[in-house]
Amino acid sequence: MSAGLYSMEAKDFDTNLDLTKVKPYGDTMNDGKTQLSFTLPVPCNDEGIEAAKQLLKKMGFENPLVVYYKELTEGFTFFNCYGSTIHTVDYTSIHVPKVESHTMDMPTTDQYIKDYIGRKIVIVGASTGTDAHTVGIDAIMNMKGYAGHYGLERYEMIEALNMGSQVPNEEFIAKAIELNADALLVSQTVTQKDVHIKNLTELVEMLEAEGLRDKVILCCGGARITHELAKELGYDAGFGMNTYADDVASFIVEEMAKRMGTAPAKTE
Ligand code: B12
Repeated sequence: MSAGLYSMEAKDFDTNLDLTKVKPYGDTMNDGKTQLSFTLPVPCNDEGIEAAKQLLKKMGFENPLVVYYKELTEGFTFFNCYGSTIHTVDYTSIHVPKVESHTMDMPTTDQYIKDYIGRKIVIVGASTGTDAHTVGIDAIMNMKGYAGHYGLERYEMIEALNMGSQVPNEEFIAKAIELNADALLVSQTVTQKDVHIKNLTELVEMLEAEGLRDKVILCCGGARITHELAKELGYDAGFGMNTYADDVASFIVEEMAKRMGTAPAKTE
């Protein structure tokens, strides 16, 4: 190969990876290259572009570039930008609280229920409050399942009821009482103005008022839900992106058996 453009060698690049000082990677290690987009309430003109660049600098991005911009409506402009962040994080010091359970597949979970619970269990789920997103709770509960994982309706030892979306907390609790539910699954997708926090908190308060909170296993889930947040709000577990029915079913049955005192001794 000829010299010039192709004469770069590995030594010309920063190839050092230091997990105590991690930053984004674009072309070469540690270049900090980041893409971000946002809308500013300013006209679509040169001053608007300069405002976007100044904002990027204040956010800790060097060499800010606006690579695309478009007027959304008069006085509002959308920007797509690149910059190199000056910030790093210490990956080695990160601790993320996670749901503690061993994910089992559907037949193993059914067998676990037979062995350690001894009866079918009842699970009621819904996307509650004003939230109209059903795809998440359907992925967990529907017979056909999601991404190759059957939903709870398919389990031999689970009676699953999916109430759909926009279910008021009152109706959700009434159904839980009617069916004598063992576990309640709440899906929350919209987080604008923290509506999910208000809704999830209200459910816990209502369950406590009914004297039901300790009688059910309470789980929530959604793209912006973390286990840590769920625990803070008084839930037993929280599940985020890429959760499957197997994950939540395993957690529920292990937790039930633990509470019943029938769980097998841990092998690890
Ligand atoms: C499809 C969709 C819609 C559809 C919903 C159709 C339906 N029947 O569900 C329609 C068009 C109706 C819609 C409406 C709205 N939407 Co919408 N929508 C989406 C979209 C494109 C996909 C969501 C989805 O289906 N994901 C796929 C599922 C499988 O993923 P998931 O929900 O994360 O679920 C998984 C996990 O989170 C977890 N999980 C979820 N729930 C639960 C529950 C439990 C118990 C457990 C264990 C696990 C679990 O398991 C699932 C499988 O792994 C997203 C953007 C995106 N790409 O994500 C926006 C998005 C969610 N919508 C958004 C918004 C703002 C709205 C509207 C407010 C828009 C408007 N102004 O009208 C309305 C809301 C109406 C309302 N009252 O709720 C925003 C939310 C922003 C925010 N942070 O609040 C998003 C992120 C788009 C965006 N970037 O702005 N939407």
